Amino acid sequence: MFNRRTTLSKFLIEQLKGSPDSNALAALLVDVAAAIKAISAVAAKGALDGNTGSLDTQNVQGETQKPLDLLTNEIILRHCDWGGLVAGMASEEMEQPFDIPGEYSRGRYLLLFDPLDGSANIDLNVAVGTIFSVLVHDRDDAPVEADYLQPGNRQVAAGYAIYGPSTILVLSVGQGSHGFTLDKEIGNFILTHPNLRVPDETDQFAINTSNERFWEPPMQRYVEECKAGKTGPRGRDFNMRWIASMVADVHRILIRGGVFSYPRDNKAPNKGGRLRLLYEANPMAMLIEQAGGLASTGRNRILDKQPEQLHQRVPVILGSKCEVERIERYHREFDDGTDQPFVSPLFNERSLFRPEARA
Ligand code: FBP
Repeated sequence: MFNRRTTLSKFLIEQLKGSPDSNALAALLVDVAAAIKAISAVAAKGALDGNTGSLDTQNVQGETQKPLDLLTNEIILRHCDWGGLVAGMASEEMEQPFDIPGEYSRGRYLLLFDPLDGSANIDLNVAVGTIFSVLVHDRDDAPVEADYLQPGNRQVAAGYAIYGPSTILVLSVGQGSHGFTLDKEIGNFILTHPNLRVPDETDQFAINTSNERFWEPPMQRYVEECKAGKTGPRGRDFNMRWIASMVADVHRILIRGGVFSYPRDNKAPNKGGRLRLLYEANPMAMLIEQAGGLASTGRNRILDKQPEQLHQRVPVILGSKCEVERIERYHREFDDGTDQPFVSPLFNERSLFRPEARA
């Protein structure tokens, strides 16, 4: 039962063999995995530890914080601040980056994370997750905020944990995306989903359709056509899913395909969508691309986007290649005015969004 099972540590040693500074990166990912085990245990306690409900505080996004948002943030900081592997950390739950305390040495990595993604679901006992991204800080002095503002194509590692019936860690160090299931009896992550692949084609889309009237016309066009199914231009029926935990929706796509969208909406046209670029969109984009999918803002590759602010948001459209390419084409046709056949029943104005606001 326990023979020939590849543990996370063994896998990382193999994957990173010969890479520069491979031991330090492997050690950092093992520290992150240890924090994820601790979060898995805390999340599994649910209301037993009084960690449900909401606080009367808000995070930098103006979102009401949950006790677990802060607790999971602390768990990651405490697992990773003392090992001499990171130069600094940034989190959805902290307005400013975290500086490594003076008593500890600094390493060369920047760790960025959303400690508890989908936290609105925690009281509902629906799967939530942790998302993380690793960048390089190649100076000896302490990082400042600008050092975190690197495009996603500079990530050296990215991953997420999904806390569901089982706890699964999916990560990439640039050689594919791979899944590990936590064996709680021995406290080890075991390789169970090697070389994940996103099918090019899909009949499943994930989006919060309650925002439909606020989307740009190309997004409306795409979803209208999916809903029309066999009776419309796609000529086949589609299925819709929306778990409202990005980790769970993306995990489904990595396991069976699909396209996930959280597009820009004109509820807050300057915000550029809901999801954060540095510690949600970028790590998920790396995992999806490493598994053969695409990750776009609708107009540009997410991983090429130059961040301007630590907590900036970005429209996210990711998953099966053919569907992401179609959505990008619809955006191009809208921008250059060649999408005439489709007139959204909800939009009379063609350019409801200021061009400069586009990602
Ligand atoms: P946080 O919980 O970290 O803020 O994540 C944002 C998120 O919960 C995503 O996980 C999810 O995809 C999205 O918001 C759901 O948004 P909505 O509630 O508007 O459907």
